[in-house]
Parts: sequence; C-alpha cells; structure tokens
Amino acid sequence: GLTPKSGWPRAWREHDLESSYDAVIIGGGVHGLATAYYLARDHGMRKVAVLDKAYIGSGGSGRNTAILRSNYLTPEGVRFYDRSVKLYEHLAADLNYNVMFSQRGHLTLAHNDSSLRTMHWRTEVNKLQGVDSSVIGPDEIKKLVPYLDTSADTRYPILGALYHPPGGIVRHDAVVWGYARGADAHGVHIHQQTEVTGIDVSHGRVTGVQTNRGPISTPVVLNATAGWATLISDMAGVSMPVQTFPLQAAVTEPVRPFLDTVVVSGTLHVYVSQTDRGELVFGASVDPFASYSMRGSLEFTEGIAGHVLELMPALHRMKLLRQWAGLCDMTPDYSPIMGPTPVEGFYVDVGWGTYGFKAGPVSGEAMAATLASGKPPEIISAFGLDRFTDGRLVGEKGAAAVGH
Ligand code: PYC
Repeated sequence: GLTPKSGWPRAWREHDLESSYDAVIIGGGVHGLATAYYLARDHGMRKVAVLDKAYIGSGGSGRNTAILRSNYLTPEGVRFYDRSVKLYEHLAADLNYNVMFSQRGHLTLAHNDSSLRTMHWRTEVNKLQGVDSSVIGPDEIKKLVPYLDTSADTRYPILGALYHPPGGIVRHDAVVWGYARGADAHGVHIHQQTEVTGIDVSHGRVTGVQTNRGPISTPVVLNATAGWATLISDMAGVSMPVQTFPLQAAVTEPVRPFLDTVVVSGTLHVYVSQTDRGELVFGASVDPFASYSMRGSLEFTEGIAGHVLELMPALHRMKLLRQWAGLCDMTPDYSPIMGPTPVEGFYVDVGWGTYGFKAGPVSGEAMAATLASGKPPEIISAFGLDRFTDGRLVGEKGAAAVGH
C-alpha cells in the first residue's frame, strides 16, 4: 500500500526577501515563472525574484481550461503560438516534470458561411507558417467526435470545422509547479504572499519596488500579471490599453472517456474537453461587462449548459461539479503587449485576454531574452506597446478562442 514518505525535498524553497535583485518579476503565474526559469537557465541571471501576492498559479494559470493550440489568424500570432506548442512538446523532458500534454487535436466548428470562410482563411495562414490545420466537413467531424450532433436539422447546423491535430490539453498546475521547481533549482527566489504596493521610478528609469514585506532595489522589473496588468503598470506611470473582464468555466462529474478532441464553437460561445480524470471542462467567452469579480453566475451556467446540449444532446443527464472565473486583460486587437515601456527597465508581458496560458513557454523564453538584453527578439517584435500609437495592430479577434 501507499505509505507517507517523509523527507521529500520541497519543490521550491522559501527565502528571506533580499534588499536587492538583478530582476524582479511581478506575478507568479506560468509567464512569470517561465521567464525566471529561462532567465536563469539560458542567460545566467540568477539573482531574480518572482513575487506573487497570493500563491503561485493562483491567478489565470490555475483558472484556465488548459487548451493549447497555434491555429491563429495572423502570421505573427501563428509563429508565436507555434513556438509555444513546440516548447510544450518538450516541456516534460526539459523540466523533468510530467505536464501531461495530450495532443489530441482541436476542432473549431463553423455554423455559418462567414465562420467557414474564417476557418479557410486561418487554414491557409497556418499552412503558410508550417502549422498543421485543415477544414473538414461534417462526416469527418462525426468520425472524430461521434457524440456531436452533426445532423442538418439542428438549430445551429455544423457546416465544417477547422481541424488542428497538434492542439490539445495539458495539466496546468503541473506546468506552473514544473517551472517553479526548475527556476528554484537555478537559484531564482520565489516569494509568495508578497504584494507589490509601489514601483520606484527615478529620472525615467526603474530603481525598485515596494512590497508588503519591504522594499527591493532593482534595475529591471517585469509586469507579468493578469487581471492586475493596468494597476501594476500604473504604479510605474505607464498606462495600458487594457480592460479587465471575468471569464467563467466549469467542470462536470467524471465519466468514462468518450471525447478525445477539444471542441470549440465560436457561434455558441463554448469550448469542451475531457480531462484524464474524465471530467468535462467547459468554458465560455468573457462576461459582457468589465469587472474584477471572480464569482460564478447562474446566467453563465444556464447559458453554457444550453449551448453544450445544442452540440451534444446526449449529455443532458450530466451534473456540473463546480464553476469558477478568472480575469482576462483584453487589448483592442486581441493580441498581447510584450516588451519595453517608456520607463527604462520596466517591461510588460500583459494583455493576455483569454489566450495567455498557452503562450506561457514562448513568452517566458522571449521575455527572458528581452530582460537579459534590453531588446525584444523578433518573435515578439509585433506585440510592442508602441503599436497602439503607431497604428500597427495585430488583429486576432477571429482566432481568439470563442466570440467576444
Ligand atoms: O484561445 O484556445 C483558446 C481558449 C480556450 C479557452 C479560452 N481561450
């Protein structure tokens, strides 16, 4: 039988807060932890602190529906997310931590001609970037997901789907814990329960941060928060074109495995996948009003249940186990904001809307390179804050999960 084992090493250690660090990363989600990991591993910067006002993975990294994919609409977006999928493919080996990435395929259903047109558009952009996507018809969809109602006389008939075989799901907590353990092993200090209350700026450059545990002096600060992106950036005097909305999700009781692809319907504002435990995970688009609330609502539950049943009527007896919400920082073009800001030494990795978790590895890799050299690498050059003043938006609305 199982006997408790004593003397296991802690996956990451606790440290006293030092009075200075070479870099301070605000936000202990997958983005902040991955940045710290790659900074220490690839750039030799080890005097790095990751601060989280709660516990690591308590924000968007622990609240998302763990879907990975790279079937975006813009070439910049496809290249970026494809790098993330590739990093995820090797993450378990890199971190020596089982992140349970299951590349089970991802279907985005089209219920009308304009959606189908967008799916064709995405397919062509994906293929040009070397990403595996194609448009398939109802018969092929039915073979992949026998429980889907593909008959022509439903209220929202399925005309076709964007099929993306490399997409899938991952165990999101494992990704957070794996990066935390890896960063710790490279000397990074992870400080939980450490809230940033101010950012010190002198003569246009960052000099430190104030926290509930005391001040830290540092020449480099990264805002890697979600939900608090604007509040943290405001502390440095940098305003962000971001509005924060809750996004709700839910899981059912576990049932035997029957759904081995991810199914998304933009028209019905719903996505569904089945975990290795057998639970169905459902998510919707963001709530229709800006808010910092993370409470669930009956309206969401009713809406999602109705929409799931439009797709898979056979699920009508399943019970929901629980629901929750996370905060999504939406930008005007549905792409993130990554890179330097007008305040020297103050960097951002924010504006992750409903698509941040899947970008954790590539963001960590790219932000680590940015923090180490002061210059964003090519893969994130399109996502700079200055695009909003220069009018170079990267419009991803047509591929950003479900309709917003
Ligand atoms: O972008 O794939 C996505 C997604 C799934 C859930 C929320 N966003």
